[in-house]
Amino acid sequence: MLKMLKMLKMLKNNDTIVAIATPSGYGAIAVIRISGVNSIKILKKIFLSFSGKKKLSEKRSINLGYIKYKNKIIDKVLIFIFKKPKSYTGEDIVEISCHGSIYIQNKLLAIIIDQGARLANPGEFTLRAFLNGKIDLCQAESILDIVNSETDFSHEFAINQMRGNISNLIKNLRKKLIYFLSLIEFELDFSEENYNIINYLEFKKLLDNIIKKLKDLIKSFKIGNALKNGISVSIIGCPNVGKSTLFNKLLKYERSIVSNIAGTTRNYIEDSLIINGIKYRFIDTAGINNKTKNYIEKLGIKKTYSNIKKSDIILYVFDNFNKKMIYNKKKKLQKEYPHKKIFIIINKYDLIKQKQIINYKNIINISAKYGYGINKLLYKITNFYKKMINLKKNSIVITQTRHYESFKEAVFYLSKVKENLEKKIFPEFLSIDIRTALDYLGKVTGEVTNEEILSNIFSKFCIGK
Ligand SMILES: Nc1nc2c(ncn2[C@@H]2O[C@H](COP(=O)(O)OP(=O)(O)O)[C@@H](O)[C@H]2O)c(=O)[nH]1
Ligand SMILES: [Mg+2]
Repeated sequence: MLKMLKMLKMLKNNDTIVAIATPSGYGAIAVIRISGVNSIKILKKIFLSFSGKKKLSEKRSINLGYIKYKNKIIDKVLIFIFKKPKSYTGEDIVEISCHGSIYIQNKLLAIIIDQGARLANPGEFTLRAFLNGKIDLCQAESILDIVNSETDFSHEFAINQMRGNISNLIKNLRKKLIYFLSLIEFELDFSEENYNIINYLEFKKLLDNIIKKLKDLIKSFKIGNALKNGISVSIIGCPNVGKSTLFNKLLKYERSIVSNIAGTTRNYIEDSLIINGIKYRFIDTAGINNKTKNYIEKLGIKKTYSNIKKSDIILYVFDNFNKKMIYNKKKKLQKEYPHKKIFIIINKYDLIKQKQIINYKNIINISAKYGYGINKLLYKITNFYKKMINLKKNSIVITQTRHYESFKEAVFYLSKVKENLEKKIFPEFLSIDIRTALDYLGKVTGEVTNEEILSNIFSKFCIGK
C-alpha cells in the first residue's frame, strides 16, 4: 500500500518509467517500453538515425536507427512513438524493439535509467492508463486475464471484459440509480412543502430490474470462475478401486503411482488438461478408509474431504457392483455436498463376466486399466459444462471474486432500499442505502476506489504491463 502511495505521488511528479515488456530471457526481438513526460526526450539523447545524420523524428511514429551511448553503438533498433493522449497509458510512450540478447536488453534498460527514467513497478503502465482515464478498473483487470488466458473461454471472457461489457452495464445501472437518488435528495430538501416528485412505482420497478441483473451476474460467477481457473474434478473412493489408474488415463501419462497396496496415494496430486477449450484440473485423492489407524493416511483422507469441498465435479469410483451400497454412499455424499455434481463410476469393468454386465442408471462403467469407457466419461463431464455455457452464451459472465463480492453487497443494500420503500420509511434512509449500493457498484469500475483496491489489483501484474 505504501508502495502504491509512493507510486501515485511519483505520478504527480511526472516521472518517466521504463521496463522490458517481453519475457525475460533471450529471443529474436525484445521490447523496451518507456512512458512519461521525458520518454521522447530521453530517446532523442541516445538515438542515431540510420544515415547517421538525422535525429529522432517525432513526426514519424516509427524510426529505424541505432542506440548510441558514450560513443558506442549498442544495437540497431526500431523506435515506435505514441504521443499523448493517444497511447496505452495516456502519456508519451516510446517502445524500442531491439535484438533479444539479454545483454542488450539490460544494457538499454540501464542506459535509459541513467538518462532519468525509473524502473516501472508491476502493472504500473496499466495503472497509469487507469489513472489517466484510458480504461476503467474492470478493463484493467481484464488485461491481466488476457495475458494469463490459457483457454478459449477464459480468453473470450477477458476480451469481452476488456471491450467494456461489464463496465457499460454497471455505468448504465449507476446512472439510473443516481437519477433517482437525486430526486429523493431533492425531495428531502423540499419535504416541508410536501413536494412529491418521485414516482415510487417506477423506482420500485427500476430496483427490481437492477437487482435481477446483478443477481444474474452473481450467478454467472460460478461458471465464470470455474472456466477461468479450470474446472476442478476430484477423483474419490475407497483405497484400491483404481482412482490413480483413472487419473493417469485421463491425463494420458503415468502421473500418479498405481499399486495394489491400499493407501499408496497419501497426498493428493493435481494436474490439468484442456478439453474443447475448457481447462479441467483433475485431482487424484487418498482413498477414503475410515478404519485406518495410520496417522499419515488419516491426514491424506482429511485432505480428500477438503478437496471434495473445493471441487466442482466429483468422480466417485467403485470397483464392485453392489447397487444398494453404491446408491446409498452417493446419497450420503450428495446430502453432505448438495451443490456438487457427482458422477458414479464403476471401474474394473474388464473383470466382470459377460452375464453379470450391469446397466445401472446414471452409472458409468469403465476399465481405467484398459481404457474402456474413458471417452464416454469425458463426454459426460464436458457435456455437463457445455449445457451451462450455452445458457450463458449471450449474457455477461463475471470471473473476478472482487466483482462477485461487490455485486452481492450492492444487491443487499438495494434489497434493503426496496423493503424500506414498501414500508414507506423516510427517504433519508433510502438515500443512505442507495449511496452505499452505488459505492459498491462504483468499486467494480473504479469510479469509487482506494489505494488498497488499486494495490491489490496492480500488484498481480508483471513488470512492463
Ligand atoms: N483389472 C483391473 N485392474 C485395475 C483397473 N484399474 C485399476 N486396477 C488395479 O487396481 C489396483 C489399484 O489401483 P490404483 O489406481 O492404485 O487404485 P487407487 O488406490 O484407487 O488409486 C492396481 O493394481 C491397478 O492395476 C481396471 O480397470 N481393471
Ligand atoms: Mg491411488
